[in-house]
Amino acid sequence: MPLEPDRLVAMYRALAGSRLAEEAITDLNKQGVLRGHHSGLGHEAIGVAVGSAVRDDDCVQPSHRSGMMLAHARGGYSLREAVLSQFGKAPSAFGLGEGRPRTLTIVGLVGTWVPMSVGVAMADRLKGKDTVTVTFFGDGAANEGAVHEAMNFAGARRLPIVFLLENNGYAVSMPVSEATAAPDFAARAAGYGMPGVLVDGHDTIAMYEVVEEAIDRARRGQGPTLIEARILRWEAHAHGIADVRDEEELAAARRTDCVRNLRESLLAQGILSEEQAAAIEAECRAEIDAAVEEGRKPGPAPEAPPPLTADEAWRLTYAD
Ligand SMILES: Cc1ncc(C[n+]2csc(CCOP(=O)(O)OP(=O)(O)O)c2C)c(N)n1
Ligand SMILES: [Mg+2]
Repeated sequence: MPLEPDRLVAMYRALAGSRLAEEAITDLNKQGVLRGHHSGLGHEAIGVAVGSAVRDDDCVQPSHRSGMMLAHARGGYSLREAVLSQFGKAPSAFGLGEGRPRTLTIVGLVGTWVPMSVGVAMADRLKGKDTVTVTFFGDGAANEGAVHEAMNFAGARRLPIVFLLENNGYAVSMPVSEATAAPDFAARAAGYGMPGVLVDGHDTIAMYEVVEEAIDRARRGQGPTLIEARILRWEAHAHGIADVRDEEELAAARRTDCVRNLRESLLAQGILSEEQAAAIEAECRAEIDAAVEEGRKPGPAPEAPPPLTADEAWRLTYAD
């Protein structure tokens, strides 16, 4: 079903805001104010598309790449919080607590969270829920044994899960061409008995459409889908790690721009005017600038909640 204009504008707001927040956080890392960030610059369309397609009671497990934009696009996670979380002054986008859309927290060992997501999808099925789980992982994780096992099991049981593979061409410094002789990850889906879809990860609307279809399919009880989103990351793997790509390859990556793509498309269709787009960007920028200023001040954020008790930490970790 074609997206309504107001949803497209909301998606642009989430996309542009995510880009501006990522830029601010990446810059603060480069300045040495913050330390340790896996920049999501260039990946924004994927998180925003999934965040716009899922329900609050669906479960999403982000990877280290797209968690912030995903949480923001789902709603209830502001750009202010996204920035303040980097200063330890707001909850992390990677494991949100009560009152937030359902999120399975990030896990340190790449790929190992994919079987956990399958477990959530299976638990939901056993409880008779109509919810869907979406699990994110990269091209590097895709070659981990746990990921193959997880996809095989989900296929066998026709579980309500979407496997969202962000193929950015590298696992830190390892290019896909050296990691596998079969670089078309979507084609692997046939081996797990599920559809595999290859999509341009810089195209927000195309992303949204394939994600929505995969979620509908899973919700109808027709089983999982593997989506391979091809993408180019703009920054090195993480702050403090040298990029193995030369200037030419980096410049080519930065010429692919999901925010510009959606902006130009909405302007051309008359869904957004230049003034509206500029106003949205200015509002996002003002929120981010204020959050950076607040983050840099010593001390906790004004409304910081008291630290969790051990009982609360237990309940928030293990309750469904
Ligand atoms: C099992 C395991 N091996 C190695 C690492 C170190 N590591 C962290 S992220 C990463 C690269 C992951 O690449 P990919 O899955 O393609 O995701 P991307 O970072 O490109 O989004 C590696 C090797 C880890 N965290 N866990
Ligand atoms: Mg990768």
